[in-house]
Amino acid sequence: MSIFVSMTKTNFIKLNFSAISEQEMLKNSEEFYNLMDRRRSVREFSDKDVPKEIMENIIKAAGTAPSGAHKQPWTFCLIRDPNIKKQIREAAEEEERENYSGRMSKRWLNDLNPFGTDSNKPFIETVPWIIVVFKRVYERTDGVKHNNYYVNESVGIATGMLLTAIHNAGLVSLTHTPSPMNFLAKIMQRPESERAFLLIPVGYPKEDAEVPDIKRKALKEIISYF
Ligand code: IYR
Repeated sequence: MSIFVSMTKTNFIKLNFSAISEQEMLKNSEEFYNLMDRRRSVREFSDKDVPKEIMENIIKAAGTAPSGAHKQPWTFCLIRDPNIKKQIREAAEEEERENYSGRMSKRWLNDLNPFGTDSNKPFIETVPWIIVVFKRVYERTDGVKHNNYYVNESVGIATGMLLTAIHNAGLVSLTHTPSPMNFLAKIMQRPESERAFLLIPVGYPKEDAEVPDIKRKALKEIISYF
């Protein structure tokens, strides 16, 4: 064995990978696209309960996301307590009232018109579960702050995987940003190193729930070949 064995390649294990045929790949990729194309942001929820184990599996899936230097700079707060939901709803609606009555531009309000949103957020209390995703800006080791790397990219990817896992489980969700979201860290009593990233109500849609009739961009509009 060479003495120039790489100093950095310590603790490596064999990749768990099994190749599949291109035919299978084509089928899998098409089926997965069809599954993902049925995902919609939902604002009309049922109060039907969802077992905690399902929510935990969903969060485990999100926790498999890649992250800068594998720092895993995320915390997923899983909220079921009606009192906390009530506090969150009240604080979120307070911010949203400000947003809708002056903080958002005319153009912004106009762009939101097709979605029928307003400052009322009853779903925060209707849903069985709220996930609040926090990004961990830094870690503190021996009293010293060490910034995490590519935090927004890492937490954004993990949140995308979270939404995918929710949809794959057969549930619906909404990506909600009642900005500014500082009130969430206060209510959830999160450490100083954490900032709220996204609030995600999760559950079943209410019976006959409706969603806006939106169209997705065609492949040729989102792809560019070189
Ligand atoms: N946070 C507000 C406003 C809002 C903004 C955008 I951009 C949206 O895509 C949807 C809503 C709200 O949740 O109502």
